[in-house]
Amino acid sequence: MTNNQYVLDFVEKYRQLMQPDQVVWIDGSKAQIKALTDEAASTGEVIKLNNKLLPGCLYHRTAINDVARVEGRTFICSRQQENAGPTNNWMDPQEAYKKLDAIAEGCMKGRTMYVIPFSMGKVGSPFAKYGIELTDSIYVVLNMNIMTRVGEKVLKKLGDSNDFVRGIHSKVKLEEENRYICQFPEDNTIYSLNSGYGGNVLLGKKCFALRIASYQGWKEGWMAEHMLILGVQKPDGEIKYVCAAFPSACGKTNLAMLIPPETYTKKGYKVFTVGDDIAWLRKGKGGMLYAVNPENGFFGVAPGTNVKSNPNALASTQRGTIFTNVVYIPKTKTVWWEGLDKNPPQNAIDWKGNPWHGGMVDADGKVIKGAHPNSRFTAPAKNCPCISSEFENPKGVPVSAIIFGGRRAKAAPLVYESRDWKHGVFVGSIMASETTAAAAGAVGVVRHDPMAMLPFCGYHMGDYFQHWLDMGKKIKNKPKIFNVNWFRTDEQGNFIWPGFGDNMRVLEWILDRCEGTVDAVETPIGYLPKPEDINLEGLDFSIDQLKSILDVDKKTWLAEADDIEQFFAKFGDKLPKELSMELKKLRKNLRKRS
Ligand code: SAT
Ligand code: MN
Repeated sequence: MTNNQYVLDFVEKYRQLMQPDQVVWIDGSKAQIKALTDEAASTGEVIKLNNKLLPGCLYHRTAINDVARVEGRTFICSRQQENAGPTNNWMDPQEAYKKLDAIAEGCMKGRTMYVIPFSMGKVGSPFAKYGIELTDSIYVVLNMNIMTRVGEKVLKKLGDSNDFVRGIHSKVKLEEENRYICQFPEDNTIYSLNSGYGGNVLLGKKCFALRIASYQGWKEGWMAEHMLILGVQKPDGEIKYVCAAFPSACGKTNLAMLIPPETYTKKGYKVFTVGDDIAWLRKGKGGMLYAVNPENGFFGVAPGTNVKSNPNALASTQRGTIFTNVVYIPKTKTVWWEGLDKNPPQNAIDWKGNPWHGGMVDADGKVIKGAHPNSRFTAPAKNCPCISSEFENPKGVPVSAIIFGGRRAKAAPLVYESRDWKHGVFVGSIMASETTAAAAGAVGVVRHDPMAMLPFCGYHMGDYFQHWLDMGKKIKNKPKIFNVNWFRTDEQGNFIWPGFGDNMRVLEWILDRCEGTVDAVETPIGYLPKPEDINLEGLDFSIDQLKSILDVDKKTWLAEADDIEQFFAKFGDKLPKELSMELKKLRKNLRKRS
């Protein structure tokens, strides 16, 4: 399929190491994908779902010890330890290659090695970057075929160039103790061994489009961010684009596909999705920042997705979609997950492969969930009813606002605006959020997650902050930077703000601020809305409730400042002075006004 010697040498090197019985190049043709689907169905790796109800859809279960990203086993293998920084695990590259090659030796005996040429971004776009993933998993091939642009066209565009990311994946024996997700930013190389879970093995996604790409962006003057991209069309037809960074499983897909409340749709507001997880950002026309979504599909969290919470996501999963670790219903050959509807199936199979029915409890009377909390759908972007007409625009979309948001029961108000870019970078750097099921480990623990990039930044986070500050100097018409928190709770632990479509009310304020058509109140942490400026029309939500989530409690924030100081201390000399100045200013503001 190619004469590119770099590609051929790469494939040959790993063929010799991993010793597959055969090598199959993925050309991206429908016929080849069909044949591979048939093969995976014949071995039980996937189950073909009801072709009438869910045409072209597949079901798959991972091993039960392999259901989320493994941050503790993810490494940045930069030559200097310092360049991985205090927030990443580091392994010396020479040592890492030795260790990983030993695990990989002969690991594909009796298996096929698939060679997947793929593009992050539309092939030929000035944003696009290419990669080759080697894998012994048909499931990975089928997912990559949805999540990225794959096949011959990529190799054609790559030509003789050596500028591609080398991805080596093998399930090996799915051993937890030998599971490694290693990024070598200086070598454009990724190894992923002993896993079969999406975030660990779809190497175009977090490993390349964030960890490797963030490093490339730092070196080349652009940015790779854990952000959704959406467009809001106003009644006059103008569309403004917004990027928003939230940690994994905090509602990026829901926000990206939001359906505005009736009071907005009646006036002609519409929301369009450009991306739900990753944004690559570059300086573009008119001195603005432009964004593309490098992906071609959505790898969304299934539980909680339903016709009310996210009808667009649900519609996206009705054809050509792969469901992973949800409930399988043999009788109808369909799938189910918690929160889909109120009719859990009776004779079904749970994510572990065991017989399961709705309302099932364990010996202690605890409800047994049918779908894993991090179960996923892999859906083609083109299925999405609200996909933006700019989705394929190779030049991207101009960004008016950047939003940071975490999952915080207290502290962060519903929304606030930073005073300027520098302060905005500070606001992103102090993001904290409760952990979710997207990564292995405890759930609900508040941790610092700057710009939602804690598990995804491929270099020293101090340098990353500096890169943000430097990008601000290059962009004349900078987006304004905001912070939101949909997750404030009352004394009983219930969410106060309704969220989902009603987040449009906050988006409207944000866009009005960008246009300078609405006022704000200056507070120690930044600009907050006047409560009467958030449109509550048609919503059963009182102004007092709103005030309660727009509250900035000084004591809480002073404690937060102490916590930030401790977090910042990790970065030593690499913490940009601008950020320590902002922390000082925050403290001064909080004390001055108390
Ligand atoms: O599993 S993924 O990393 O792809 C999804 C996520 O955690 O954001
Ligand atoms: Mn994500």
